[in-house]
Amino acid sequence: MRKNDEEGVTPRPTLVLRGVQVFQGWLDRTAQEALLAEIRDVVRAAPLFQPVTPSGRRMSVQMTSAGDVGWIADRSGYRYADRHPQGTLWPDIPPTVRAVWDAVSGSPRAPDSCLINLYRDTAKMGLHQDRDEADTSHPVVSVSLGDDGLFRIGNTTRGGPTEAVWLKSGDVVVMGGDARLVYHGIDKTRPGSSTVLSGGGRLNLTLRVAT
Ligand code: MD6
Ligand code: FE
Repeated sequence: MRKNDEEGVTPRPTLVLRGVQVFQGWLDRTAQEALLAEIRDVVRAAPLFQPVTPSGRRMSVQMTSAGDVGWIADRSGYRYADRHPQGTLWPDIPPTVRAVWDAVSGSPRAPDSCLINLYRDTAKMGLHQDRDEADTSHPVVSVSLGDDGLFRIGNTTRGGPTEAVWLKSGDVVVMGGDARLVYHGIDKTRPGSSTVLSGGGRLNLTLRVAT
């Protein structure tokens, strides 16, 4: 299912942009479909929702989580919560998703959270830092599925020059080390660029050690 699939060998990214590692084409179509089948089960148990940020704006991205904790936003802030907004526990992180972490993270810790983001139509995600985790020395690993997304990477402080790369279905990103706290976001997607998601759109999974 993966390239360079040797135990204990940390594979080489195809692109490093501002310290962010990109493994382009990491998952082939078959592996992408296997992952999607598992994500569909997660979404059935923990439905996607559209969070409202503390500033009162509804995010354009739909989200849910798997794992011990899930990332949520509401009027009182951003945080990891041990339950879905509807009150149920989050489903377990699917094994094939976990396998991606094991292959590329270089981390001995297991992820305890997998955030699932769905971008439909004009959904996007503004530049942000991932810093709600208790210990940001652990990397964040992301998997892109479906439509292409323009991933923008800036600096560890707001402002300054940025660079962007189109993430395609099957690409995996590792944000760790000096790049762990860089600002990043999704400018836009290319609706209709992939047939992997039956309903269209772009799915991004982010795996983290959150607690
Ligand atoms: C996305 N990704 O690709 C949004 N965060 O839809 C992220 O926000 C992200 O890809 C941390 C590490 C990798 C990521
Ligand atoms: Fe992020």
